[in-house]
Amino acid sequence: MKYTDYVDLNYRPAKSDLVCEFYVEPAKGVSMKKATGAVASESSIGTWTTITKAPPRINKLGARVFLIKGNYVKIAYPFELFELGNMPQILSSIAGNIFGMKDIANLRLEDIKWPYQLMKSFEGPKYGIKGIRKILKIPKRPLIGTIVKPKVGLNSKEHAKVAYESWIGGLDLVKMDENLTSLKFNKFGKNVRESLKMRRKAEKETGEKKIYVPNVTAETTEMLRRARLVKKEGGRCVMIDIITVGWSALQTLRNENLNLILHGHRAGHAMMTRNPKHGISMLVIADIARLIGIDQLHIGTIVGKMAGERQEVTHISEEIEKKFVKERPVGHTLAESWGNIKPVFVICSGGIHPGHIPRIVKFLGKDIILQFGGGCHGHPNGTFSGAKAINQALCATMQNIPLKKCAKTHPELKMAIDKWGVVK
Ligand code: CAP
Ligand code: MG
Repeated sequence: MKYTDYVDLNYRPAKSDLVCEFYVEPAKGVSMKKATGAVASESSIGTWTTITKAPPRINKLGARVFLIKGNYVKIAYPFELFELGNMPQILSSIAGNIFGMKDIANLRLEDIKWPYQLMKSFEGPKYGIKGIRKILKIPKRPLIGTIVKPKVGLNSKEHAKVAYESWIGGLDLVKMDENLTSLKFNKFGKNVRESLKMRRKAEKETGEKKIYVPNVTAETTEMLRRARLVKKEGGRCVMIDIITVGWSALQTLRNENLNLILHGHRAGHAMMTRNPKHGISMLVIADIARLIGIDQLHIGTIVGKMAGERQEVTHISEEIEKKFVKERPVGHTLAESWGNIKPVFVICSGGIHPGHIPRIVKFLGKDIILQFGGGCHGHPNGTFSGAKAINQALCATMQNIPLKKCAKTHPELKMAIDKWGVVK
């Protein structure tokens, strides 16, 4: 088949097809038809030339470009092209060689509609929003958490002390930063034991359930060993950096079924998601992580230190928090099937402080985790006061009280606002 044979604008995708939406910019002198056909060909059964004696039945497995609207294109893939439960294989096909083809100037995978048969071959989140709320006994409000800072450098006892002050200051969740795994001055095992000891102490003193999130990102066997250790020591959650470990490792961790909440950090995602014309959307990455089984996932914020399109963040939050979870419109290809895949908590993090809370909650709703590193430990009076200020800002937001008014009677919040302001 020639490239242009993969374009069939009369084709209507079958329910079992996997459908990708791409942004496509052909290379100079290449027609849109040829460029999109090249994408469909290389990502399914084809190559740069025709294969002389290929059995004709194989043509049926070819992907079909069935919609071209400006630079946006939809391609349908027969379900048989994919191996059940094998995310790397699926992505080697639909998100593989095509990004480097000469006929293409730019290509971005914007969205994937997953057929039910393929979706059900993945575990999905073990806990999701409901499960995590149940563990913490927090039915409605956003969760609040912190990343221990400095990122690295503290020893395990110092680290655990920062965690303890954060919990008793009112935070629900404390996590290790992505750069910290098991370093000379802060070994993983000792870190977990010390921090969990402090978690138990904080739980006793506050009467609340708390979560510690050790970072198990490592080579796969070591990652599993560390996750098992967390379980054995009484932990409830682990963090994994989904891009740097790769989808395969994430699948391995999920399939191990350790009954741990999986917290997904996404360091490096912007290598692929930041260019609006080339790469992959954060929405697709979030869907993949969710299918595999992440319970909570970083999505960034539009207000913090990281670059992020307002549209991208809302899009993700709309998709995950509204459509996929509750009110997915009838008739949508994945309407029924996402029902089996539990909704995930989105984590708003990266350069945020108490003064951001009302705006983020207004924008993204309550099924979010608000996570503050510098915005907690950078408080003029340190971690304990920083955690209190975050708690006070959230309480005020939940009661629709302006932060500046609340600050009049809450000195920790006042100091935070004096340092960072309130973001409208
Ligand atoms: C936040 C954070 C996260 C970022 C990553 C950090 O710290 O722990 O890694 O949130 O970005 O080290 O930067 P701060 P994203 O609160 O001190 O900024 O969540 O967008 O993936
Ligand atoms: Mg970090």
